[in-house]
Amino acid sequence: MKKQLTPIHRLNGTIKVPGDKSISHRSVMFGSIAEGKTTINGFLTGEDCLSTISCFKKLGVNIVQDGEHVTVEGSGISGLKQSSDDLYVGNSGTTIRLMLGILANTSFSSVLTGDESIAKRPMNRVTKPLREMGAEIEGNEEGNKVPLHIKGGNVKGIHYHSPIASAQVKSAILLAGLQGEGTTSVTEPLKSRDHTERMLEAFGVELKSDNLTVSIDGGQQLKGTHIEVPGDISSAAFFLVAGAIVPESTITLQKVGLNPTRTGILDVLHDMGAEISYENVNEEASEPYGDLVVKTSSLKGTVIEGDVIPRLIDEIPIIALAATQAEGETIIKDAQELRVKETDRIETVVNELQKMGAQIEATEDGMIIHGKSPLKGASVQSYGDHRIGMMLSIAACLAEGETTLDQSEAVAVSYPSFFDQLQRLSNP
Ligand code: SPQ
Repeated sequence: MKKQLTPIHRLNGTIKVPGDKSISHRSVMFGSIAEGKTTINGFLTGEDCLSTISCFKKLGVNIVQDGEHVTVEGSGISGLKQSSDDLYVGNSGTTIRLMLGILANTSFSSVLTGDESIAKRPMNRVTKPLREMGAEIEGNEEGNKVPLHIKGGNVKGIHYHSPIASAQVKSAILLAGLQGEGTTSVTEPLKSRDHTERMLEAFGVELKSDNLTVSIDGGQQLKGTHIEVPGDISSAAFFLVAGAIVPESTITLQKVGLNPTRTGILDVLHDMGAEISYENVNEEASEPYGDLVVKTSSLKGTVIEGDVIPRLIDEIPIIALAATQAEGETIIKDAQELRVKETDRIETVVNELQKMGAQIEATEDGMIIHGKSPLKGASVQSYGDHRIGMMLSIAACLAEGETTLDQSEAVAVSYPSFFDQLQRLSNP
């Protein structure tokens, strides 16, 4: 669907961004393999998380969703039943990779598949270690691409040194290890988001985390619990940048998740000179959260590299837009993982922002942006990638003239109310 976007001169008001996508997925998955009832508040009703609900329903779990409130009746991992249909994950990398870990030790076989974007994304990062643990997995390109056929084996613990910092890889292995014989540990080169570890603990599982290594003993049973999902900082990121670069703006974002493995965007925007303040912070919750207030700011270029990258990997498209409006040069390095997301996000960000007049070039593992450049309306594409669609919509606020965004419907993957909230902030 093509959407016409016109410039917006100021953004003011208060919004509550939708629930965190990573936490919403995990709440349904862990509720489905726990004994007893799990209740979830603040669940993200984006398409990716609805795919997770649909897959677990096909595996026989009773799940009732009423807007942002979800109830899951789990009967333990052995309560999952073979699905007569393929498990279709839509656009969601998190759903397919974590489910492979959950299905690694089941007594039945399953077929997992997804949309065009999922068909291009590499799965051997999880199928390789899961096979080493004993799962039988077959698929295109020797198990690297969907459709994947998985048959649970007799999973055994493994000590895995992951070549990449990835929460999906870490989580898939820990979820398989939970059902296996002995201890499983995963060591990463840099720390990735730790929602799996925090939430497994809330479900009564014991884990050991020691800097870059997490270990879990097999044979532990999850017990149903209540999960409060905070707002998604990856969704808030679009309005943090919009508030900083659109003139005469002040935006308050309520109850945004502030897990330190996800707050790299706040560190980088702070370094660039953005005025962001915190209110009502709750550090005691298993997932900390607080309100964020952003005001129009003068930004300057920066260098983004090394261990901050996993803490802001999904925010790089919108950070690139902020950099087009910052004085001087911004260099983003060590971000080659962007090439295997919903799209090759180095290529899509650079191509589409260039069409709008940005001075931006791609490198093998990131991009270089020269600011500050005026943007002009253009005909642009999300390529079906929700984060590219939202970044371009914020760019259109600043551009001179009208912008046409093709495949704008992609934003519903993680942020169904995005255009309504943008509209509300522009007409306070
Ligand atoms: O679920 P999916 O499609 O992989 O979504 C993305 C996104 O932009 O929403 C990545 F494209 O987020 C991933 C994130 O990049 C969600 C995630 C998680 O919930 O565990 C972890 C990150 O991926 P990875 O590959 O680093 O583990």
